[in-house]
Amino acid sequence: MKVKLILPALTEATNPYWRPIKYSLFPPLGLATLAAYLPEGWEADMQDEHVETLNLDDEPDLVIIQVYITNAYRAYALADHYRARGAYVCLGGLHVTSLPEEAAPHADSIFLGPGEEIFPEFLRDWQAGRARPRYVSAAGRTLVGVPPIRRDLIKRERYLVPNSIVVTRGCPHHCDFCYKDAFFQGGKGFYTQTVDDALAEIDRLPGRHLYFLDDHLLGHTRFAAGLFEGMRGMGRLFQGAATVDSILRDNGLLEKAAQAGLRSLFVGFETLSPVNLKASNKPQNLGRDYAAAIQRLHDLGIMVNGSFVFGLDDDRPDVFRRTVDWGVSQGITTATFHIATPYPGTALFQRMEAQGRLLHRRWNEYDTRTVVCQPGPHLTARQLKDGYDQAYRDFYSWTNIAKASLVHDTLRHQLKHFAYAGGWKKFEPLWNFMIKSRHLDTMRPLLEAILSKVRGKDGKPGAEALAPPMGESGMLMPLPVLQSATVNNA
Ligand code: B12
Ligand code: SF4
Repeated sequence: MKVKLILPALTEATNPYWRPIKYSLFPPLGLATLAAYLPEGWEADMQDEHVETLNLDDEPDLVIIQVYITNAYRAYALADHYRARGAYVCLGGLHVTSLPEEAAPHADSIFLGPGEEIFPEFLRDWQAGRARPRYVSAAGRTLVGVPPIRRDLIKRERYLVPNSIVVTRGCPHHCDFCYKDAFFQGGKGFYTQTVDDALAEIDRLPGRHLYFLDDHLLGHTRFAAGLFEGMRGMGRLFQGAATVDSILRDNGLLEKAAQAGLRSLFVGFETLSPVNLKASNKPQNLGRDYAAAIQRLHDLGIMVNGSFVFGLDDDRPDVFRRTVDWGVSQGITTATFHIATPYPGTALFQRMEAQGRLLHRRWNEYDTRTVVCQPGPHLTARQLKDGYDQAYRDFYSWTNIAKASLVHDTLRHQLKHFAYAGGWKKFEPLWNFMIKSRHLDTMRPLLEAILSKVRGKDGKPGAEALAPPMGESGMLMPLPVLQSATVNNA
């Protein structure tokens, strides 16, 4: 039996002249997870259009396509193509879960929610000739006993971060703009692997660098503590995402994470306005001392990637400048800005729709860089788009990168910040060249070097520091800020 697994890409990612580095960061983990359920002896071919040209001349028996909001139209076109060739086509993922009626005409079977239970069920049905048109994940979700991800299907050399990993699913919170509640509807919304399984998966990964794509790596205290204790001494360097409140919690978890190798954290600050936080159902950020959270991370030598949303109802024309100035004054290493984007299925989407504020439903433009709904009463759509673009220009101006670097109190930390932040926004042509010339994997040791420990809690360079001096790594070849790819949520 021939099975083809496809992660379609949005147009920007396939541009032959210019391919932003963010599309060459992570392999399709979701598809590799599903492939693990295929019966032995079945031939599996996994293609990721973000990093390769799809071969569409083949004749697979079964086609599995993952649909995100911005790749939905491309996914439907591919599905139509393979159905016309006689293949059985399955569509699943976040966008299918939000809008099953839209996806259904393009598929033989659609899948709503996580695939760990419903995909093996489908495989059994399909082999027995009784596959249903719709499978919905509900009660009984678990990651206990899931088979190891088919990493052998991943073309590692095409990614800067082939060692991406997820050890939990979902998140304990319910922010109204987040995909999470819609996707996990009908069953558990936050669950974890066993610590042993997670450590075994880490053990299978070559090299040193890991990127946890979990929505909230510190979300389950007992699990995270076990994970970090187990990772201690493994010599790993890793990045991940967590919420402000979990950073401020004085339970020793962050210290354990730092000892295990946590070097940079994506933090969803979202907005400096309490009114916006309340309206977005983000109480976990309300009344929290953002500055204290950042200081705590810096004290542990963990770089901060702050995530911010513009265009919420309490935002006014000065929100862009104020947010940038604040981030720079706090020494945030990198910032990811988003234009508020209502994903179908979220509470935000329902609100915008009910208020008649959706400007259109062209899903490929729901990329968080385009204004797709009417902003609040104090901003026009033009102000929002211009302010968002300006915020990126300002935050990543050399002057502001230098200013933010100087917030740190050691020269090593200052240099590292400068190289890291500069590397992402100022060296895109170099990244484009490395992708085209297939040299991305040669950059990985540099990435590991730049993520070396800045200093221990006592202010001295950490005992585990293993990177070459700054001049041999980051300063000569600054590395991108991975989190700026707008991937995590927390
Ligand atoms: C890694 C990542 C990326 C990576 C690459 C994706 C990749 N290679 O997999 C990059 C950096 C390219 C990226 C870019 C973007 N991303 Co992104 N990304 C993620 C992230 C952090 C993790 C995805 C992941 O690996 N999850 C873990 C795996 C195990 O889960 P999974 O992929 O969902 O797969 C499971 C199920 O979905 C299901 N499933 C999936 N497909 C199928 C198919 C079948 C047939 C079946 C049975 C089941 C099934 O089964 C799998 C196992 O349970 C998610 C957040 C999240 N927590 O999911 C955001 C997320 C998916 N991204 C999102 C967005 C919006 C974007 C961007 C548009 C943002 C931007 N401004 O840049 C771009 C454009 C991407 C595009 N191509 O269209 C949104 C999607 C919203 C939506 N409703 O679709 C998310 C949810 C984050 C968010 N902000 O809310 N992203
Ligand atoms: S935005 Fe972050 S904290 Fe909120 S529900 Fe989503 S993943 Fe959780």
